[in-house]
Amino acid sequence: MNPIPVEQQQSLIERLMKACGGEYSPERRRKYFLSGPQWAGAYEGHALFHAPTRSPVTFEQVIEKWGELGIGHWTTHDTDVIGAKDLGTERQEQIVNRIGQALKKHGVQCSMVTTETFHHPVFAASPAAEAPQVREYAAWRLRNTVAIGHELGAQFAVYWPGSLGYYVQGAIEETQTLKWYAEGLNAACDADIEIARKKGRPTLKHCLEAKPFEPQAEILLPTSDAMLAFIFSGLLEHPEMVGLNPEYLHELMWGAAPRAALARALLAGKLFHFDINDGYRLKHDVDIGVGLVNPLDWLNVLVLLRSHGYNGPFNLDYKPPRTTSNYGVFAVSFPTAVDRFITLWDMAGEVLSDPVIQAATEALKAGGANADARDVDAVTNANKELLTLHELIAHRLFQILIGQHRGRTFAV
Ligand code: GLT
Ligand code: MN
Ligand code: MN
Repeated sequence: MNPIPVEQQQSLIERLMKACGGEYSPERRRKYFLSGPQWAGAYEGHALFHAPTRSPVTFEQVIEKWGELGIGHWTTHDTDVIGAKDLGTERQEQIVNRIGQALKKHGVQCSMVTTETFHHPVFAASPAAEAPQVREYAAWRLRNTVAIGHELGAQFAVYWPGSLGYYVQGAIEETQTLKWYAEGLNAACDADIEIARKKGRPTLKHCLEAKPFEPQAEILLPTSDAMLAFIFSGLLEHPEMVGLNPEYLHELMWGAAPRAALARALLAGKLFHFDINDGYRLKHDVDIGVGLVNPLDWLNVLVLLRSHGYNGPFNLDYKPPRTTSNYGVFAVSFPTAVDRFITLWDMAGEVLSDPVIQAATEALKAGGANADARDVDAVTNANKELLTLHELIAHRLFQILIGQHRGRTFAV
């Protein structure tokens, strides 16, 4: 192939995207509770060792693109669009108004707001630092985020307490820090109750998000399970208002089975919100597009969520790779991530109604016949052949993933 001049590269991408086929319409995409974060659409490809590869993108541009693509909801940190110094000022009001107008214009709704308590130097020692002023400031930031959320019509608030931890051992006292952190959440819930009453709106669902390995060396609440224990610890004044926003990759990172982590959240009635993406075990937070690394696992995750009637948001907390251009973010990254999600969601429906899987599952539940439950050998033998069905189910899931159940064949 001849070298491709830069002015022809976008049309090449467009042509190859068309050749991929399988694109859903924006109307179809809007049927799912999908949300796109401002920080994801505007991510410039920077990191500790990486200079940005993309140029800045405004909130108006992100919201416009979400509208065009059919991503029906927009999510944001308090500081994604409003500078930290402008928070709580008239300028905040003006910006929130402008956001409201952009959302309206492009038919997008704000579903979630989240407080940035990790980036600014004030949070170097976490939002639950020893100094009372820091904690007072953090509590105010949380309350202010709740107010912004109500203003924009959000239903969810997310908190990622990534800076709650330490680099050097013994520097902080863990139980005290967690108690202080709970005070911040209590302040957010109290403010929420008051604002919701004044506005005649329901209170927000407050969701904790765990990430195991960064940005602190040691994290006090590194997993969704740790957060469940924290929610039920008795430190929260309104534990019923607080649940989880698990992120698929954050659970995978520490070596968990994300599906099992989600199952535990479901059992506790705390699966409020879900960040969808992909990546690798025991690596840093690479935030790859959903289904690009673990499609079979993702299929299984969605089978679990579909079968339990999960109807909360799927938040595309995904960082387009640095190799993707500004154009590519909206032409390739987000539409393909959404479309893989929809395809996997549909496939999960096929799994649930698949006659082979149904028959196998029912047979396993029926168990072997006529065994004396106190006779260990008899019980083992009665079920012996049936248990082969576990592997058969796994094979069938693979077939569904690659379309063999619909007659797709491969030449031998
Ligand atoms: C940060 C983190 C994400 C969280 C965001 C919510 S902050 O970008 O890596 O996983 O969802 O505050
Ligand atoms: Mn996330
Ligand atoms: Mn992540």
